[in-house]
Amino acid sequence: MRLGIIGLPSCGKTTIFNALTGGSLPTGVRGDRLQVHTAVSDVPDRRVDDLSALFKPRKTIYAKVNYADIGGLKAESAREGLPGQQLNQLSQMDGFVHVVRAFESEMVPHPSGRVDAARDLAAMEAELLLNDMLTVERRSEKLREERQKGGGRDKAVIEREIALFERLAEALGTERPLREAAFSPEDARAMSGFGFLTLKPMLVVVNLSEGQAAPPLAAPGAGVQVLALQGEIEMEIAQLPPDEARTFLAEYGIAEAGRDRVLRASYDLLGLQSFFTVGEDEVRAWTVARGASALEAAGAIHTDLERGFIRAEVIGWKDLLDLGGLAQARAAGKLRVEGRDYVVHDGEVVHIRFNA
Ligand SMILES: Nc1nc2c(ncn2[C@@H]2O[C@H](COP(=O)(O)OP(=O)(O)O)[C@@H](O)[C@H]2O)c(=O)[nH]1
Ligand SMILES: [Mg+2]
Repeated sequence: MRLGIIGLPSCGKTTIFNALTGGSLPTGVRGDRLQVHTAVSDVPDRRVDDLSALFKPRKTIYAKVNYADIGGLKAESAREGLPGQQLNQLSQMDGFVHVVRAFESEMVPHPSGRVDAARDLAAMEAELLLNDMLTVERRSEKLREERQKGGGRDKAVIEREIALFERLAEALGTERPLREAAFSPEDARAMSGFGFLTLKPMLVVVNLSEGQAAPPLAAPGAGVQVLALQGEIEMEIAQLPPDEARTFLAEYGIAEAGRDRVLRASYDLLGLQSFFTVGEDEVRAWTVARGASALEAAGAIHTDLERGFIRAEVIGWKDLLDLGGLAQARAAGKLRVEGRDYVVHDGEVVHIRFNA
């Protein structure tokens, strides 16, 4: 999973990036240049910790999420849209963490002169929308040319795509992000190569100063969630060793570290879940879409497992812990044998039997 951290200049993107990844990139860096920093972050998971305590494996591997701190967006590209390179970066993301400034600071001037979270949120959304509109226009033009020239793809296919892009233009024309529209699986497939920005799930992170109450924002639409955190404090916490971090969190009355909240919300928003594999060698969390089949879970581990799939042995992580091991689970008849179409649930331990 790859999440792009976006927002207006000086809203706290790099601060939040550091908070999420434990990094120490310099903050307060200004400039118009497109700058992208990426980091991989472990998804903290108590279930993995518990399984690891039981199996004492050589390696414990958490699920991972990639964060990209995308600097240089200004939400004022007006008619011509974003530069190609920037658009390209954004369209490759699975979703966005949209940082919106709420903190007041005389030391950090707001680019518009006044802090207004609702205005900034709308401005960035409008920027994403404009770029989708331009993508739709460019594609529609190509399709019309294709229709005129003929000789290539099937006429009906072209017509269907033209109709789809007309509908997209209409939705965007009413300033509705594409994530609020419903698409048939076929339409979704036709759209999938275009990296539409307003189709991507978005987690709005309101960046508060210490002790500040979250400002009121309009209720988020489909595919959007809003959470608020104190960016600067969270960044400091992320750089502490775990036990000190816990003390610090308690001191500031923060129930759960921002990093964990953002991760949980991201999983939720992207419709993802984790399953586990266990053994003496390795206890590991894997990420798949909710509703993924046993075969897809096998494929997430390795294509060989998908190709040679025979069956999956499945048990809930808590049952496995309570029973004390795979052998005990098998003896108790609690290790279920499932076929390739079995729908894997969050928190299940899955062992794939396969032909090598
Ligand atoms: N007071 C305060 N300052 C912040 C907060 N978050 C970021 N800043 C400051 O705002 C400036 C811009 O932050 P930065 O993370 O670099 O923003 P970016 O341009 O969006 O990457 C830096 O000087 C930060 O120290 C915050 O929560 N409170
Ligand atoms: Mg920055």
